[in-house]
Amino acid sequence: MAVSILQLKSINDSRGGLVYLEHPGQCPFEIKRVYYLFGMDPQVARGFHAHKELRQLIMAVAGSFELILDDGVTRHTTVLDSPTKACLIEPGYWREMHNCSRDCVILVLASERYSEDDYIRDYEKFLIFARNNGQ
Ligand code: T46
Repeated sequence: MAVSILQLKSINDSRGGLVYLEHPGQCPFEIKRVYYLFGMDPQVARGFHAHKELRQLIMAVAGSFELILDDGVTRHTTVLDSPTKACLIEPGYWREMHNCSRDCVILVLASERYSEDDYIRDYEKFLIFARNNGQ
């Protein structure tokens, strides 16, 4: 499985760092939605779904978390622990977010507006989708 990790350029000076994301540029798709997750309990994992069409760029702008990506054959764990490190998630990957630090803020840039129809929240249905879509 090819997991795409992007190292984001940070503009640093005596006031701190600044990372910008734009398309075209660091983000390979047009951004139609932005959301962020915060106040997570390290013991409670999130995600447990795949998307049929959605492309996402996901990062921890504060704190850290473990991102598990599953293509229906293999599972890969990535630690996102820097505001300059992002993961590109293409459609058809089951994802889970575990071990979020107390200060973790997960930022997601998304290629589409919210649609519950785009979610596969059942793992067995995901496996069928992955088999049929060549993941
Ligand atoms: C993802 C991971 C990384 C909306 O109404 N609009 C939205 O744009 C989003 C993202 C969610 N919602 C609703 C749907 C649920 O009723 O917010 C509720 C919580 O969403 P969910 O249980 O899907 O949250 P996570 O953390 O499991 O997953 C989220 C995103 O939904 C998903 O796209 O890839 O973050």
